[in-house]
Amino acid sequence: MEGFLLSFESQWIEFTMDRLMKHVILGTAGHIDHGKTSLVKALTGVDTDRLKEEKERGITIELGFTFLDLPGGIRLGIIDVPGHEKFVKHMVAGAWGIDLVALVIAADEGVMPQTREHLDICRLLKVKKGLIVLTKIDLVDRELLDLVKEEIAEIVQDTFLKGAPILAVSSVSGEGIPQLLETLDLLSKEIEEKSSNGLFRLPIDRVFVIKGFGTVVTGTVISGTLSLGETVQILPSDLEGKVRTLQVYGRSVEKTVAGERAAVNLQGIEASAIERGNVLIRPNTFKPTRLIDAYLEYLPSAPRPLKHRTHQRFHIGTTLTNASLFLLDRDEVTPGEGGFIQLRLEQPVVALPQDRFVIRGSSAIQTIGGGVILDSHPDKHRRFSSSVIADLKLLKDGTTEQALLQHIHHSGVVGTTLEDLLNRIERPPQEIESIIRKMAERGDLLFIDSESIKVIEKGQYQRLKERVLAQLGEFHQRFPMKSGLSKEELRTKLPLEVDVKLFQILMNELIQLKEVVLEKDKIRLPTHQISSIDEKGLVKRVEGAVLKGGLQPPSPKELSEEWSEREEEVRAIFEHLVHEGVLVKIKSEIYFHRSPFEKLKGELVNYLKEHQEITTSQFKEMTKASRKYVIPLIEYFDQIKLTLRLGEKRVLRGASRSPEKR
Ligand SMILES: Nc1nc2c(ncn2[C@@H]2O[C@H](COP(=O)(O)OP(=O)(O)OP(=O)(O)O)[C@@H](O)[C@H]2O)c(=O)[nH]1
Ligand SMILES: [Mg+2]
Repeated sequence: MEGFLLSFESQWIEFTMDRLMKHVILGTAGHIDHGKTSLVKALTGVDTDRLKEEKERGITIELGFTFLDLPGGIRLGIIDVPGHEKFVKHMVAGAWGIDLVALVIAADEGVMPQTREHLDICRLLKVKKGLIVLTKIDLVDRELLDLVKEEIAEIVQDTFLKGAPILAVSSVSGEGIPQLLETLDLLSKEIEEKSSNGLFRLPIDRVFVIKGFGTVVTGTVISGTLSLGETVQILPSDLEGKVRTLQVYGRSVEKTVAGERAAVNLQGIEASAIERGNVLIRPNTFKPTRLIDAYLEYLPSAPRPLKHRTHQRFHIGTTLTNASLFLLDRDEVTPGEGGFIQLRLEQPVVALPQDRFVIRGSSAIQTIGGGVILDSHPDKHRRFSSSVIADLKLLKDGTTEQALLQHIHHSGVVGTTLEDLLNRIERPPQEIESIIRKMAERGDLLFIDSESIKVIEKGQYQRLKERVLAQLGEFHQRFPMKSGLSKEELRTKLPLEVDVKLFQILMNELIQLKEVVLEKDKIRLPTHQISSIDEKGLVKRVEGAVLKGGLQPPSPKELSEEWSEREEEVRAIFEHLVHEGVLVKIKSEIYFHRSPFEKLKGELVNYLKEHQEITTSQFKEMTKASRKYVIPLIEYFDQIKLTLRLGEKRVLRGASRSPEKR
């Protein structure tokens, strides 16, 4: 921005005035040489064709920028676009985000191909208002002028420019320019003021270096605000930097707001690392995407039906990339029709629902369609799926609340956060948050974390609850002799992504509603009681037999043979008693009752405190048991880190530490 070199002293009065002003941006459009740049110069005195090549060839190549103070007090930002068919891609970048268009038509030539194409692009981008400027009237007579007006009426019918003012001017003589100014003033007043509540987003249209300042990027602030000193991020490269200085229309400001054209001087990012089409945001507010769901409007002027999976050029913001178009609800789209599509992009872009886009052909390069983004982070879809189409219809025509609920539903038992939802719905954070809170009050959803605003849909929560109960039931069936599961064991049976906090909420609720019982750290279903299953009183008998065995206890196999009971059943009871803490399992097939075991442990500790060390045969003497039990026992004490083996002897491990409680 040329004005960037202007002085940086603070101009408080002007600054405060700026804050009260409405922000309107006008774009030119029209066929090559029809007088767009000349018109901007006649209005502002500024020649926006700055490049040497532009001057030499007498055509516009890059976008031109300037502004105009209208009589009513509105400062009108102006973007001048090239008319050459080769530079339509620049025109799309310039037209994305404008409020008003001046469709320029030279009276001596009338409607030409790029007149129509630029008009189509403005329609597809949903430019709200505009006017038609008939230029070069000094070159024609009245008769021809009337003829061109008829032509104009024909091309604008069924468009947003139907009935729009037509201004006849000469940029050479200045005729008609005052009337044009008046009309611009009127139209600008009708433009709705933009809200600055959204998240900051600026699609970059230029990058350059200014000596002494460094990297500067420019663009139109699409939403939100940005202030001096803030940290910003460039997408899709993820580079971070700081806002060193800020300019709006050539003047230093402390803050820029939605609807303004801003020049941002960045500290910490090389200009060479940024290109047109990148997007400036606050760190981690948006995620780039390569998969997009959209509704496509296929232009009546498109040369042939659009087939499934064709490659086209995709324009969004100031970005151009290649896209493969998957037709979701039909075999082909005939010109003049529309349809739901999924776009797979070659390069990641920043896109939000409600953003408009333009599609241009990849071989014969012409504008063939465009439309609206519905979901910028969808799953890959199957074609012709009625549920997918129903979801997309709702995103296209439903309310913000319906769209929100749909996204929350699709986040399943994992849930989603406000941060993610802001990437899925183009509404200010405050608005989304207040809808979420309302939905929670109504019981449509549940907060997992109220600080980060993480939520789960109520239906999904119920599903998770049923799943927990089913898992528990299944466990009881498989291990009837086990009293239950620890919370942690139960959690590992659920999908990994289930939030720990959510699981806690769920457990608390289940316990409170008595849908599960928490007993000795184990969760069980209320209906599951071992004593009721154990009709033969096996639990008591096993405990008794093992206790009686002292330090030479019977194994499950031995007891099952002795009692002629199924070995599996007896073993399950041993395991159950271990679970309950009644038995201690030393190794497979060797279970001790806790009371003789603890007694022995105490004896061993005392012995070692007194003698410092013990040999295996001394230990055998202490237990009066056979080697079959002695070796596993002493090894178990090593294993639980009570003792330490040194050659043939054992010592107390960490003599000062209290022995492991097990
Ligand atoms: N006589 C006459 N000539 C004009 C008028 N407006 C523009 N011209 C001339 O028409 C030629 C093209 O004008 P530009 O303003 O560069 O046209 P443009 O639409 O910006 O062209 P591109 O940006 O390349 O698409 C120049 O030679 C202008 O001097 C006008 O009102 N009357
Ligand atoms: Mg020009």
